[in-house]
Amino acid sequence: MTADSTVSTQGADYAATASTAYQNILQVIETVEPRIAAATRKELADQRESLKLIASENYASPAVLLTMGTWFSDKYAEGTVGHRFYAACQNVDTVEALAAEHARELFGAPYAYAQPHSGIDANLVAYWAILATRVETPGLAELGAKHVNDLSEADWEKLRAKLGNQRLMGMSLDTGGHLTHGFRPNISGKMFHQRSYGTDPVTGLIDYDALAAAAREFKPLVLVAGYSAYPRRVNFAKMREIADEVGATLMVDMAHFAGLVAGKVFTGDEDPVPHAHVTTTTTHKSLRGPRGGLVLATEEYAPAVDKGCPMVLGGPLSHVMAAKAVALAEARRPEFRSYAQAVADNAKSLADGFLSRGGNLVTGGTDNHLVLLDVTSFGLTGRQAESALLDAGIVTNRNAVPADANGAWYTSGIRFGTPALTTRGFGADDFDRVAELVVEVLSNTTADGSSKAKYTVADGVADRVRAASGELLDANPLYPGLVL
Ligand code: DSN
Repeated sequence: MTADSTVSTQGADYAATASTAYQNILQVIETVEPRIAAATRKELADQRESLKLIASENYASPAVLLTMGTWFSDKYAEGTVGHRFYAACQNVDTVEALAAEHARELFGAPYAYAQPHSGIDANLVAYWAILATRVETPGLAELGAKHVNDLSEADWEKLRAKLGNQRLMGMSLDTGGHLTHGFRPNISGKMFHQRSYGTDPVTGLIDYDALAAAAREFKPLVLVAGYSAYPRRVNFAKMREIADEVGATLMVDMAHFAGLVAGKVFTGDEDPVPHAHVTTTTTHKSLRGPRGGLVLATEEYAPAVDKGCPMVLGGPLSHVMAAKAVALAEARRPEFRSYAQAVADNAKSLADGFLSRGGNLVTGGTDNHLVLLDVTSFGLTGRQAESALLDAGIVTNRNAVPADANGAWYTSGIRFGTPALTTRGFGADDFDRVAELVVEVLSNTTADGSSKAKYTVADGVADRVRAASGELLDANPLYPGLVL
């Protein structure tokens, strides 16, 4: 099945128009800095020639990409729709309101905030909105004040101490959680006392009973669900039950799987939006939009989320919000549902392809868009496997596996995702072939005992695999018809 790659489904006219647009844009850039024009051409050529399996990447449509290259970039618009700290924001208001409208309609959310510049920013907005709603507002009332500026120095210090003394619980990093879910190297770990929940050591799956018991003991203000490397679906209805029982706000970070939510692959208990108080996402992963973030919220949290800028965000990137609106409009089309289903079907095919060739998968498979292969059975670290695959033109990223003996830098796993190649039109058989090529590289790679980074790929393997991937890539061209 050819999934919606947006360019191909729009037909030859669309591709020809996009070609002309890009040729003109590159010509203009060339007049100032030809090396940037050259790098831009080369990036497309490189992306066209590699098997992109990074689970968090995709290919946005020319409509989305071109929308980012306009004079909306020049406009300051701190504040929110209809309430800006700058004059002449009428067109930015139109753009931001449209992006939010599409997001609300697509995800069935009461409120959407389109300003975050990234997933990290979206999570920061969410954390501060939760702290504002649950701690600051009641704290002000207790102190008999309406605004933080009305507080005495002593009372402000009391409130600051309270804001800095809250608890957050999220998935552990080695089982698939994200750095922004309360880990010390990230600001979230400095803001909150954090405790992690993991997965069952035998099945690799979230153990909701163990999670509930830990939450009862820890009593977090914020319970975070969501992941960047867990290859399974999450029951968000159960997560909400647990949050309600312990008095926590449920925040879901759906950055990785927003496309599967938008495309109705995840519905009912697996759709986070009706269950979470606040849902955050990036817009560029499985959702296939521009690089950026988005926050969805209930009416209760909406007013605090709306203050994201200037609370934690710099001035909104209006050109990117415009591109978010275009991408969200694309995701509301029926073709996007076929695309999202193909992403999940292809991940299953990739996982089955590894399993049938002796691969060892975390959780034994997948039911979302990603697959986590434990490469220690090939005698390799994740770092060695990632580099060997790259030598053969296969772009992936190394990732920790649960209780990883090689730590977070070298790791023992490789994370694979299907959103990008599915956009190119890869189907289930193609992904089985991809599994075959990956296994061919890894089983012909030998670790160098002197270093967790060094390795040797047997002679001729990288070239042979590059040639075989070339056939798959040629059959599923990236931006077909786009000629620079
Ligand atoms: N960069 C994202 C990912 O690869 O999952 C997370 O930050």
